[in-house]
Amino acid sequence: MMRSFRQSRARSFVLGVTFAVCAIALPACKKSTQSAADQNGPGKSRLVVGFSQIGAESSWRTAETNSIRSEADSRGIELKFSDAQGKQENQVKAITAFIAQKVDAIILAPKVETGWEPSLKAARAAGIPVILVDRGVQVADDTLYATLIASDFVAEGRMAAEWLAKKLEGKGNIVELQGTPGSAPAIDRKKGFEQGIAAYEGLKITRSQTGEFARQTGKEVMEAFLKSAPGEIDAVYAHNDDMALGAIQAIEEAGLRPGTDIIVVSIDGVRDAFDAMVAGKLNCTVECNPLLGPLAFDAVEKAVAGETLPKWTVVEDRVYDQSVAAEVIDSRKY
Ligand code: GZL
Repeated sequence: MMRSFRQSRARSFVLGVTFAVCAIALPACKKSTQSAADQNGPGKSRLVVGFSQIGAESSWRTAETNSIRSEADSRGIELKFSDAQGKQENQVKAITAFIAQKVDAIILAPKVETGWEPSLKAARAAGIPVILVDRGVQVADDTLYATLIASDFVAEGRMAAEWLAKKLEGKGNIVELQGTPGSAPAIDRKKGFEQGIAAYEGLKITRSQTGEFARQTGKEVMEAFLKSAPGEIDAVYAHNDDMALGAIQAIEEAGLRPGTDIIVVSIDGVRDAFDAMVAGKLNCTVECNPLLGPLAFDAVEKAVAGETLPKWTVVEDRVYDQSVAAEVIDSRKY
């Protein structure tokens, strides 16, 4: 029976950067051979960590990459960085290479939920802990990874739905720009949003299509929605800010006012989204914090030491709308 990370027994909430630990004890990761750090000569305890990043499809992704790179620097950890250019097969190749290089730990942002068992089993056989960041995986045995550090995407979808339901007073036609097919955020943000609007029979998702989390694709899909249903769209729900910003461009080019004629709600909370809210073009964004570097390396250091880790460390998110955008924009960190 496939068991996904969503069903994992233990999870903890992170408020700030403290770990609330409640989980299964992990067997200390005994290295079958010397780690890359040991090979740097006796006494050299500089950790060597491989990071397999999906790509650079959105400004959120770039902020996550920067957070992990800068945290490695600040901790004196050698980071072997691999950008998969959006291809899972490149992530699989990167994990194989990290294992061959005998890194001390692997950080993986998995593009999609499935297809990871062989890579994770190979890492475990080599005694190398894998820390999942930002997206989860579906595996039968969740001891194949040390922990998942990510937001609760179902909750994000629900928060977006609840905000929009109030704004539309419980009725309206919604078009949906989905994230990458098969990815945890796309699956769960859709699920949470549908749960959130289920209580309002006047709210309907009339069209739904992937924009791949990318601004240009989001614009193109929104252009098609506008052409196919002129005057029938009350709101757009985008799984991330970049696609929402593309949709805003399409709405404007169609001669309509985004944020007024068509309500726009999205997720991520990137700086451009706050600029769009101050300009009155985006109505609401649900924050999904990408600054995971500190949590990721706390987990690496604990996993390498064989310490207990929660199976899922949930990063808390908040809802921001136009009513607070101008007041908080200067304090935003990404
Ligand atoms: C969420 C992350 C998603 C962001 C998008 O944790 O995986 O991928 O919401 C990004 O902006 O492309």
